[in-house]
Amino acid sequence: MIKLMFQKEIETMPREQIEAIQLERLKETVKYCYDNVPLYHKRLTECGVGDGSKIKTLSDIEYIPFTTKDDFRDNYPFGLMAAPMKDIVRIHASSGTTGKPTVGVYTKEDIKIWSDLVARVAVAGGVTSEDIIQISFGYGLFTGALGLHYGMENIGATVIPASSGNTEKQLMMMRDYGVTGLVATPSYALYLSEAVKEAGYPLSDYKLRLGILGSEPCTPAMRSQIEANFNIRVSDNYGMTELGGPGVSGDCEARNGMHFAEDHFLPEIIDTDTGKRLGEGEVGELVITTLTRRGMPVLRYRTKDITKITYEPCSCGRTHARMSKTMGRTDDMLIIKGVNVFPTQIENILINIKDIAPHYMLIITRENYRDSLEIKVELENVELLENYQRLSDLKKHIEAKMQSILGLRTKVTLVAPKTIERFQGKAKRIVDLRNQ
Ligand code: DLL
Repeated sequence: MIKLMFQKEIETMPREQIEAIQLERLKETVKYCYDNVPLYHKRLTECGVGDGSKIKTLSDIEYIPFTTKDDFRDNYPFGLMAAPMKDIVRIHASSGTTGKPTVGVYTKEDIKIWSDLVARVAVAGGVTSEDIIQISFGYGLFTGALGLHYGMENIGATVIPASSGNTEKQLMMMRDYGVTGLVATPSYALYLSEAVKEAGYPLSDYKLRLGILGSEPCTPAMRSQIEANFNIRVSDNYGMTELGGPGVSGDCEARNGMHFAEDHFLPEIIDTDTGKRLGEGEVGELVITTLTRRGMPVLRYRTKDITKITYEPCSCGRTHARMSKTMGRTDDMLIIKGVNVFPTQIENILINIKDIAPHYMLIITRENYRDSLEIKVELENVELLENYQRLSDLKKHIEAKMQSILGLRTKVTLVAPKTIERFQGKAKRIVDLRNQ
C-alpha cells in the first residue's frame, strides 16, 4: 500500500488537539530547560516565567526571551546541552561561514523522533518503500545527509549514501542502481540535472522521479528548471542545525507552503526590529521553540529566516501550519544604496529571462561612499558571445528588469557558459567587497 502520510493520525489532528499538545509540551520544555541549562535557568528566572508553571496559554510564550545564534556561539560547544553526555548518542554541527560551528546534540529518543519527522517530510514529498534514494548531501557533521538517510530508511526506502561530489559517478549510480529519488541541495540538483545532457545517456536511462531538496532556498523557477531537466517532481524541506536539522517542515503534494511538525515545534513570526509577535499571514522572522528535544532544547530560537505562516486547512488533509518559502535570511539581505534586496528576488528575475543560465554571482563594491551591484550571469549558449548586438540587447534587457522590479540600478556582466562556480552543497553567490 502506498502511504500518503507517515503518521496520519498526528498529521491530520484537529487544531485544538495540536494546540493542547503544544501547551503541555511547552510547559514541560520550559521546566526541563529551567532545571538543566544554566543560561535558560537565569533567563527564565529574570523574566519571571521561572519553571513554566505560570504558563497558561500558548501566547504566554511571549514572556520568554529569544535565543540567538550568539547564544550558541557563546556557549560553544556544550553549554546549551540539557542531558548528561552519557545520554548523548550523536553530535552534529554546521560549519557556518565565520567563527565556531553551531553544535547540536541528540539523545537516542531525539534521533528516533528526528527520523520520524524526516520520514513525514519524505512521504509528503512522494517517497515510498519502493523508492531507491540517492543521498547527495555531503556526509559528515552536516545534519542533511544523516537526517535524510535515517528518515528514508525509516520509510523502508533503499538508501544510497552517495555523498556529494564527482558528477559523473553520481549520474552513473543513478543509472546503474535505478535511483528513483534524489536528495540534495537545489543548487546541486540543478547542476546534476544539467550534467545529464553532457553525460551522453538519454534521459530514459534514468529512473529518477522525485527530488527531495532542501537546505537552501529553492525558488519556484529554479524548481521548474530542475523538474524539466530531470523530468521529476521536486519537493522542498526545511530545517536547521540548531533545531535538530531537516524535518522541521516540508512540502506536501499541494506544494502550497511547508507543513511544520507542530507537535514537535512551536513556530512564531516576529517583527525583526521590534521583536513583537506578528499575526497569521504577516511576513517576518521565523522563531521556533522545540517541544520534545532532550539533548539540546531551544526556546524561541530566532532563525533569521524571513517567511509567513498560515493555519488554514490544506487540500492534502494535513492540519499542521504551513510556512511559505523563505524570502531569504535577515543576514542575507543586501542593503544597496539604501534599497533592501534579497538574492532570491534577483534569482527569480534571472531565471525567467531567455538565453541565460540560472548561474550567477552578485558582487557588491563601494567607491566614494557609493554602493554598486554587479550581477554576473552565465550565457546559455556560447555562440551569443560572438553577436555583439544581441549581447548588448540582452544585457540592457536584464538591467531594465532589475531596475523596474528592484528599483535599483545594477551592472550586468554576461559571461561564457560554465565559467561561474558550481556548488555541491549550499550555493554561495554573494561577494560583498564593501568592507575590505
Ligand atoms: O540546512 C538543515 C537541512 C538539511 C534542511 C537538509 C533541509 C534539508 P543548516 O546547515 O544549519 O541546516 O542551515 C540552516 O539553511 O536557517 C535556512 O536559512 C536554510 N534552509 C534550510 N532549508 C531551507 C529551505 C540545514 N528548504 C539554514 N528553504 C536555515 C530555504 C533553507 N532555506
